[in-house]
Amino acid sequence: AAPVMLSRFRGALVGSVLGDCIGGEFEGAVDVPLDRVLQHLSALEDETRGDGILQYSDDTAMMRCVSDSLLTRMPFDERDMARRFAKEYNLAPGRGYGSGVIQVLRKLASPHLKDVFQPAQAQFGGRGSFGNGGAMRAAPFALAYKSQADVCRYSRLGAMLTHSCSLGYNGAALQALAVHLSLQGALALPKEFINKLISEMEEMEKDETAQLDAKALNLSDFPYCSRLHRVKELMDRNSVSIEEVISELGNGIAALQSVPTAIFCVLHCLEPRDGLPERFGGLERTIAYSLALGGDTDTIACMAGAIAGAHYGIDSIPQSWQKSCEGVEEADDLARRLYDLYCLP
Ligand code: 8NA
Ligand code: MG
Ligand code: MG
Repeated sequence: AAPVMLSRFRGALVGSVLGDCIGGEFEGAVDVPLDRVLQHLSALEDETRGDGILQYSDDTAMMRCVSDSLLTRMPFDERDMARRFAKEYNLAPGRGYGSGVIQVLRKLASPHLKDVFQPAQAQFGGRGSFGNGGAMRAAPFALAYKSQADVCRYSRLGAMLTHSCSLGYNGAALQALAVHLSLQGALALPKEFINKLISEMEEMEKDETAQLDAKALNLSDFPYCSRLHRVKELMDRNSVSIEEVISELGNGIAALQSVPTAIFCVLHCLEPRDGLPERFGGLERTIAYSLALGGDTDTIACMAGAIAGAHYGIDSIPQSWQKSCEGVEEADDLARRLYDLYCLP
């Protein structure tokens, strides 16, 4: 079983980097015709393409910080992780960070800071960010811990360094949990996969803070659970339009409008789909489909790519795609090292 699990680990982190790099092309676009997505993807296969490799953004930059911190400071060291985020931002501030999170990253750089969770708590009038920035970097938590409880606990804490609103950190836990289940092969039974996510989120959203945040933002109680129920309904349908997916699940920069969407992309693309080339495997379909939704395409494809990569494994990822993206080798190396750590008794 070891080689299969290693392949899944590598698939998860490489899949996430590919989603970020390939999805960057369409970030923020309202309408992305499938033709344009397929054109963008076939250009990756063209060795003579002149425009160089696709750069990664904040999603991958922060995922690398999380991985490095977990590799050196297991089980979890919030100060170390915070320092790595701040240092990375300082070295490469132009990676497309959210406009709010930049303030947190600047404060985290201060050597006098006592409580590393405080800058995130000061965001948005004390409400904290509900952006998907915690979720986009959550995959390594699924590679670092064996137990589901640890995956949830630490992915939430890791997200809280920048996202103190429960919608932000619970979205990160949902993403980490989806990668965790996918690594275990749970996508072989899609219905059970989504049911497990729903029951875990029910526990998380029972929490008083989660209930208060949902109210304050005018959302239904159990906002993630209700989105996941919509994912389940869409899964049962024979045909679903892009417009319906966007209106039911969203494609925005809020975690609530993008994590369930990424999960849907993976589930929807477990089978061949009209409009996507027959030669595409499941991971290629998942990335292509994520881009066609428009909106926060790099982050949705990054999250879907991590879940799909954990399911299909590294061998499902075309070499030409891997060669076209910045940071693939480093992600592969981080995945191998997390795997070695995971295998220690
Ligand atoms: P963030 O924490 O700054 O949140 C992103 C945005 O969400 C904020 O700038 C606000 O507009 C809004 N927001 C979040 N919480 C609240 C709140 N409580 N009240 C009102 N508004 C709120 O950044 P992040 O780390 O969550 O990043 C999210 C996305 O932004 C990612 O997709 C990332 O890639 C980035 N992004 C970058 C660009 C770009 O310029 N390249 C474009 C879109 C998104
Ligand atoms: Mg980004
Ligand atoms: Mg983004």
